[in-house]
Amino acid sequence: MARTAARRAGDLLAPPAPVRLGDVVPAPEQVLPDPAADFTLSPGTAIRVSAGGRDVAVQLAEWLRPATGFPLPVADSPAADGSSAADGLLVLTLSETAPADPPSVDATASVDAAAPVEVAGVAGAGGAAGAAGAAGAAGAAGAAGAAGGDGAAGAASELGDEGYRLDVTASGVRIIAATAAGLFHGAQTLRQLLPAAIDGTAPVTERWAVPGGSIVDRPRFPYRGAMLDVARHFFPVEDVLRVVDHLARYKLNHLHLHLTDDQGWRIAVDSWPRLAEVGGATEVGGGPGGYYTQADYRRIVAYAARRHVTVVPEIDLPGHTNAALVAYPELTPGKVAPPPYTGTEVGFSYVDPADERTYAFVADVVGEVAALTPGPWLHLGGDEAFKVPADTYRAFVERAQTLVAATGKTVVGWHQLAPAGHVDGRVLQWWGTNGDDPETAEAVRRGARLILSPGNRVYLDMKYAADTPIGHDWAGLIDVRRAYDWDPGTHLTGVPAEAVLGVEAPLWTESVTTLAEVEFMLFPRLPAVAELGWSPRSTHDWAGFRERLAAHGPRWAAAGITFHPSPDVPWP
Ligand code: TNX
Repeated sequence: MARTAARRAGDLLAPPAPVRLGDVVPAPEQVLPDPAADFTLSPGTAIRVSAGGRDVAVQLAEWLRPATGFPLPVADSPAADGSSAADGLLVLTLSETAPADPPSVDATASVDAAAPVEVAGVAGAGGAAGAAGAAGAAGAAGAAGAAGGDGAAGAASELGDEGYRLDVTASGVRIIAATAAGLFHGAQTLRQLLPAAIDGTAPVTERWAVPGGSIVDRPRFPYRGAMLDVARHFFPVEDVLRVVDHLARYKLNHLHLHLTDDQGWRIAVDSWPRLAEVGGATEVGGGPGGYYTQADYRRIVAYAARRHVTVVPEIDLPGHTNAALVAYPELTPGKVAPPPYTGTEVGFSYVDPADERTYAFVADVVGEVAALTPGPWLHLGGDEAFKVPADTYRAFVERAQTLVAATGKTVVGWHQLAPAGHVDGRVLQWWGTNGDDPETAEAVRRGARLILSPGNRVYLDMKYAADTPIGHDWAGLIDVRRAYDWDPGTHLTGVPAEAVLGVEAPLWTESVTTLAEVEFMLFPRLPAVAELGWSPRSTHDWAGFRERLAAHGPRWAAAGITFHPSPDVPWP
């Protein structure tokens, strides 16, 4: 006790932590800074973790060791009671009864209250609204406490499947959550609270200060994702793993892999081996292409799962299938193999909807892909089958949906699936560019849920500006402000917020050929989309976001991540 007091007094003389508690992307739901309670990592800092959270603790140590050079040993904690952190510890506690209730409101907690914003409070039984906090020019997401203190009941369910609570005191850091996913998101927040140099790969001398106070946080939407098109250009496993790391940093929890298209088939299917062997041997521009063996795919899935990212495999049907048709001419309407395709047109190919063999092909492929995929989703594509008449298309989709459902997976598809009949749980991914789409709204009335990927907001293959060296502009130019300034909850006319499962940013790769180019298109827009998916609407604030985002430039630089130095953002 005395030692803690002495440490506190000492820390009061030290400069404040360089990162402020609210300077997190995506913005946390509630932030309550306590500038007197900064904690500083030292060579003696250790990590304690309760049962079930060990793998998160191991990953946290892996993130923090390279730049600090500290050993950061991970040990099991005997108690999972959520008691406060002991001296010099980072404590991760997995607790069924994780208390979500925020610390009591402290009038001194607001920092730089230049532009107060309302921040949602913990929605407790009494529906306590958050007290307004600070979102100053330097971008604190806002501090908020439960007004009246009677609202937040503190039940585990309040932190939900992915929420966490993080407390920083002068003596240590505690993260508490009801699930490993929640702990993982909390650990990512802690990582962002350390100085930017933490993202470096070699030890540096730095004061590893963490700002004092408490965060209570949980996502707005359950589905937050990005798509990587590995069909137009093939990306090796290592590149995909690095993209998973990028998603996980920003609390995105789904990676949609666009595995098949006209230019290449990228997943080995044992029952139809030529799909990958022949169909995988091309890509846009005539390069060698490639494909994932089933072992490769399992490796991606497992790597993602460890980071609480679910892989959503897409087999695009009935169009976008030239590579499959080259491999198996029997699937074409004319039963003659087309030439391999390495251009960038869309809409010319389709599998023969009149041949029963096609449905055997679909059943075999979705059966094998489903068996390799632990996540609940299987994406059927369905876009741009321009050559298939509407009735035929609808009938094909209905059969294909049934075949997917028979694998036990939930059907996901581009919003072109809308006119087809509903199957249980079906999810449509909307990629239009105007928010008025009666056909999709009608499918929602019939039970579909929506993932929002508006082309003119979150298509990461769109150029930032006219002079961006790669990318398209058919859906407009999208710099980070445009990617950020919209609301997934109200975007589509006639679609209630409850039907929105979440948001996803697709990266099509007709013009994207290397990992560096992938990163250039992802950063800084991906964090903007992540914030739309995670943060309560009440935190939405471009002025604050651009400041918080700016502080990530040095982090990306330290981590060797290529990014577009958007003029929208005041990079340091
Ligand atoms: C449309 S969006 C497509 C893709 C292209 C993309 C290029 C969608 C479902 N289909 O096939 O790659 O535009 O921006």
